[in-house]
Amino acid sequence: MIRMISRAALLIASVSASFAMAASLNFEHLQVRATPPGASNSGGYMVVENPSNQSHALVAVESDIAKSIELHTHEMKDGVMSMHKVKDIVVPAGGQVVFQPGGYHIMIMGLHHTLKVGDMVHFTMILKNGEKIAVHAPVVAPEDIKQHDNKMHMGSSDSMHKKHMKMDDETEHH
Ligand SMILES: [Cu+2]
Repeated sequence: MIRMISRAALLIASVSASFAMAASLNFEHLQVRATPPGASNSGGYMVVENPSNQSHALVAVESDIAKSIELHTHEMKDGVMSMHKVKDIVVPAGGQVVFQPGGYHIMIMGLHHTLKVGDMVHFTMILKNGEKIAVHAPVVAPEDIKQHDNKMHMGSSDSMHKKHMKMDDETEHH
């Protein structure tokens, strides 16, 4: 599903790229989660698209809204969901990577002030090739954070495998 969407996006992007020097990665659907007063952490979500014909990596995100910002992912380990830092996010040529709750996110730690719905957060996206891309993201209520698909990133082969296991179990019981 994601692959089909990205092919369509690539077609559109390649047309516009021929007119102007485009950034190597496009940052779409940016959202930052609003925080209750006194909260120190928040999360940023987006869809990163790569309209170019080579892979590009996002290596850091900068902003003056917080002490530190990291690229994070969620991982199920021993039945427990935990999050950890990733050193880069590689977006394949013509592909996209979705940042959404339960998966990749921009981890915002040590907020300098509360993030209110309607605020605008400015980020600088740092690419591995040294490119810096300025973007801004609206602050939205937690319930308005978009879930782009209900499967975990890279989870499709896993869930297919599980379906197989289930089928095997059922045949055994017969
Ligand atoms: Cu995190």
